[in-house]
Amino acid sequence: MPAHPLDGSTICAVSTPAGRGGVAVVRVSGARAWAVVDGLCKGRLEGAVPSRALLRHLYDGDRPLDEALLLPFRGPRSFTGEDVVECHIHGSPFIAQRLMECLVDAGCRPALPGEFTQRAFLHGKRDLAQAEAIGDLIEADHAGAHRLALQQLGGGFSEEINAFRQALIEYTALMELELDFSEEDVEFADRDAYRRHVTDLLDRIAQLLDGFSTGRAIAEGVPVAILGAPNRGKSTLLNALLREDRAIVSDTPGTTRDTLEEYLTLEGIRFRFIDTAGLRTTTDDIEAEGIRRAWAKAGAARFILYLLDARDLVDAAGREAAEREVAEAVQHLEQHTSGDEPRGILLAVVNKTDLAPPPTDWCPNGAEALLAISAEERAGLDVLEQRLGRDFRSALSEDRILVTNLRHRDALQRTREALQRALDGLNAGMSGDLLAVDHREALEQLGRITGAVTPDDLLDHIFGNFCIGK
Ligand SMILES: Nc1nc2c(ncn2[C@@H]2O[C@H](COP(=O)(O)OP(=O)(O)OP(=O)(O)O)[C@@H](O)[C@H]2O)c(=O)[nH]1
Ligand SMILES: [Mg+2]
Repeated sequence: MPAHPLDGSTICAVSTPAGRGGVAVVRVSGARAWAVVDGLCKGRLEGAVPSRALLRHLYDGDRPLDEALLLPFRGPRSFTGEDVVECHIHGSPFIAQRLMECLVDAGCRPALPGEFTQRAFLHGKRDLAQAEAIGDLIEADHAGAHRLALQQLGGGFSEEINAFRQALIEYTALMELELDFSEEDVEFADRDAYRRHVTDLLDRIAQLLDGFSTGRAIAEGVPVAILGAPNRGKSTLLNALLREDRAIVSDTPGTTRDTLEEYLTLEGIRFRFIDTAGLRTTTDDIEAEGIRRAWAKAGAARFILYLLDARDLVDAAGREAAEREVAEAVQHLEQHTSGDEPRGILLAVVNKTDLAPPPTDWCPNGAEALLAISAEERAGLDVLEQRLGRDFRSALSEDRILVTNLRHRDALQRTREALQRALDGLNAGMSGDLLAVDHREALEQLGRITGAVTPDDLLDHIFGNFCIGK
């Protein structure tokens, strides 16, 4: 059982990564933070001005340990909302370790993962969605994820959720009041305004949920499956995109047997390109398994680059065959798409245009666009890359709120269900106190996003995934 974050203890942790560096930071937070650090610098923290740095010697007993820059804060004007002292020491693992031991000897407790941020949440410095954004920000290793985390940290999402809640609370109160006057048969809550309000809310929630797959794709890497019959140049295309001989290329059909995935960041958007086994009918068990995996990956992909060979498309018969092939692929994809996610966008990619000209004014049904490339000569890749990045770059630049967190999506879905029940109930002439039951559920779910309603196990789960010292 983890110690309760507000158990009154003063906590400490090395907040910088393990290893050597110019500077390491040891953070101390809690009621005794100043007193403990004051003891380690022989009383020389006394009289310090909050939020102003001072240079002091730290002692391990009587022996000097390090010369440190101390940054003391007084709660509530600190990250955690408590008294905090940040000790900026020289970045030696020995000094950091020894300082931690001295702090613990003086009565501090080593912090649990995420405990500083958890305290910030519990002291009302951040709401839960913002606290989670801090975790995402630390994890962000490409521009897209960084942008999303910053947006959430900024609090726009939380404000919107709070506004949803506020309006619902008002209606709930009015409807519950009606119960007290049930004999008089009055309606305090205007039903037309209420219907409009819930409908608007449902629309907005639908928008937020729609943005989820985009947000998630940006945060995790947009999956792009490269698909098509053997020998079309799928592996050559992967290599060309990566500018590296990653996958084996040969003119033997059926070269790629298993799926192969590589990340590539293009202008700030991270993609996960998936090379797959060539699609064909086969009696070979291993190849058949490779093809099954290809469909599974394609079913979960955001984009499917369906490769065609320019030489097959020079006459009408060839183009008709390609039409049939793409139609079949679309059918397959629909079968392999999971749950409520839409199937990925299929782009027909005509390869080997160095050997034959690409068809003009033709695009197979089911494909969103036709792109002409020569993977071998790296021609046409810029257009392909731009098309892949287009939707994501605009989603990021619009300052649109994108939900990326599964927990938030889950809460929004449950809110939607509860509000839909309330709306159905309203249309069926249900009384206000019964509608209020569904409101309570919606309020609870929305409250879980920002932390207005928080079961303890949820908090432990969220903050347990943080790194120590944060
Ligand atoms: N001329 C030309 N040849 C290409 C091009 N792209 C690929 N090739 C050749 O086509 C052959 C097949 O390429 P791969 O990349 O192995 O094809 P694949 O689609 O991965 O094939 P499987 O793994 O068997 O499904 C190789 O000999 C490549 O050099 C291209 O744009 N132009
Ligand atoms: Mg291949």
